[in-house]
Order: sequence, then C-alpha cells, then structure tokens
Amino acid sequence: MPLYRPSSVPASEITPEACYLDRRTFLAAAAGAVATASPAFSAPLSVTAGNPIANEKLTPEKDVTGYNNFYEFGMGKEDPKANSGDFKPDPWSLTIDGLVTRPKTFGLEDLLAFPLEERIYRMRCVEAWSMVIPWDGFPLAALLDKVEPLGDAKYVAFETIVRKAEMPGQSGFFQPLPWPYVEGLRLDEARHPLTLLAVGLYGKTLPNQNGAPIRLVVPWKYGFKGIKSIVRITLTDRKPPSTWNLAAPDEYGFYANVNPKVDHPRWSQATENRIGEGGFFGANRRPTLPFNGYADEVAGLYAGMDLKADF
Ligand SMILES: Nc1nc2c(c(=O)[nH]1)N[C@H]1C(S)=C(S)[C@@H](COP(=O)(O)O)O[C@H]1N2
Ligand SMILES: [Mo]
Repeated sequence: MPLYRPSSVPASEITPEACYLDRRTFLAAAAGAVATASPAFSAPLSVTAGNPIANEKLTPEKDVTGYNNFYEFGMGKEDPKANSGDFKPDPWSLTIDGLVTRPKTFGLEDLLAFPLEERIYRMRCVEAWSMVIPWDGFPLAALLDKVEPLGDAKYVAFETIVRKAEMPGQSGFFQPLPWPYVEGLRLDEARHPLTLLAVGLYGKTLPNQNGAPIRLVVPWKYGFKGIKSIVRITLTDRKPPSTWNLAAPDEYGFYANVNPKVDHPRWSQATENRIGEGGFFGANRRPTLPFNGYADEVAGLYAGMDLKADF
C-alpha cells in the first residue's frame, strides 16, 4: 500500500492556524523545512511567495474537512464527512487517454511519486463562501507532460469515480446529479502553473470527503470546477461537458472564473463569507476579487473574451 509521506514538518506547524501568515515568516519557515523534509516533499514554490493571500488566516482544518460539497456522499455540507467513511481510495488507478502520444494508467504509488509542493490557496465556492486551504500536490502540467498531449488537443476532460456501494449519494432514491461527475478545462488553463492535483491537505493524506486520493484545485475558479476522486483524464479537441453546466446551464458556465461582477441568477457574487470566521451576513463578509485574487497570474488567459458571456 503506497504511503503518502508529507514533509516531516507538517503544514500545520509551518503555518499555524492561529497565526496570520506573514510572507517573510512563512518563507523563512518553509526554507527551514527544506533541510529536514523527506525527499518526496519539496519546498513551496514561488507561487506561494507571490500569492495574494499572504495575510489571511488559514481556515481551521475541522471546517475544511467538515463543511463542503461532495454530492456523491449527500447534498448537505456535513454529509461528505459523515458518509464517506466506507470509501476506499487505495488501491486507485487514474487513466489518461484521448489526444495524447502515450496514454497511461497511473497507480496511486505513481501519482504519489510526483514531487509534492504545499500551496496555500484561497478557495471560493459559487455559494458565496470561501476558505484558505494548505494543499499538498503537484501541478497538473507535470502529469500532462508524461503523456505528451498531441497538437490538436485543446481541452482536458475529467471524470470522478462511480462506486455506488461506497458512495451513498449515488445510490439513494433521489439522485441530484447525473454520474459520473465530470468537469473540463481548456488545455492552457490545465497547464497553468497554479492548476494543482492535490493529494493532501494540512500536511496529511487527502481525506475522503475532500476528494481522496486525488482531486483538481483551480484557485481562480468557483469550487465546483475542483472535481474530486478522479479516475479518468481525457485530452480532446471539443469543449468537455461539466456536471453543473449540464444540470443548470443558465446558472453555471463552463469557465466558472470567480467574478464579482457576474452574479448567479439567484444571488450576488460580489461578496463572500470566510468559513470559520462566523457571521454569514455580518461584518465578516468580504469583497470577492476578480479571478479570486489571482488576476495578475491568470487574466491573460482570457484576453479578448467577454467574461459576461463566457461566465
Ligand atoms: N465529484 C465531485 N467533485 C466535486 C463536487 C461534487 O459534488 N462531486 N463538489 C464541488 C463543489 S461545489 C465544491 S465547492 C468543492 C468543495 O470541495 P472542498 O471544499 O472539499 O475543497 O468540490 C467540488 N468537487
Ligand atoms: Mo461549490
């Protein structure tokens, strides 16, 4: 059984939940961690150094793992934690196929062999709540490089596992979504250095409820783009389907870039509630930033596009 071995200095010690992250302090601590880290766990990238969340508090681990969406385990925010105990993320295989030179199936041990990085990202759910999460993972681009996408590949399609026996939300009387959950990115979005495949959080193996053993994290997009428990990645020349867009195309677009100026038809996207800080409607609501604060890094991907039409 492959063991996920995070840094010998857990992320929770490098960046204590109780502390506000000061960029220099964080980098100094991270640099210190390099000396003692296991070889599989590299220092945080400069992405962390330049990131826009340097002064925000990490969301407490109990909220990250206890309040989220994973409809395969139920529709309530506490369902994923309560109902995912029987899910078995090991052994696992992830197949990459489609318009690639070398299609390949990766076992969990192959995936965990990629050099891991800690990335502290601000995450924004379309339901107007947000969290700041220390992920452990590797860039999706590193995986794509292994299979060598062909010149006509323009998009990347993702698919979650279907396992009715272990995922009660897939077998109940009421099925809120069609399975498998699917998502997609344009190839240039998929290759962007911020786009991460996460295998851990808070320096620990990814909990079932957060998408074990491997899930997508795209920090400038609404949370539903972050497809969990991925079993297939397919390179294609056509825009792939995405589950929430299929379910309600007027409410959830393919791009799903965080945009305070484009409201959901039923609620505003101008502000957000930071989970763990209390007061859904109170003073703790903060303004939502274009591209979730990552505009400097990613706005160029959408040059010339009408982001109200391509929401
Ligand atoms: N397979 C699958 N992936 C999914 C979902 C889901 O229901 N099924 N929910 C999405 C939504 S709406 C959000 S906000 C994020 C929440 O994940 P996290 O808070 O655990 O990061 O997962 C996304 N990925
Ligand atoms: Mo979400």
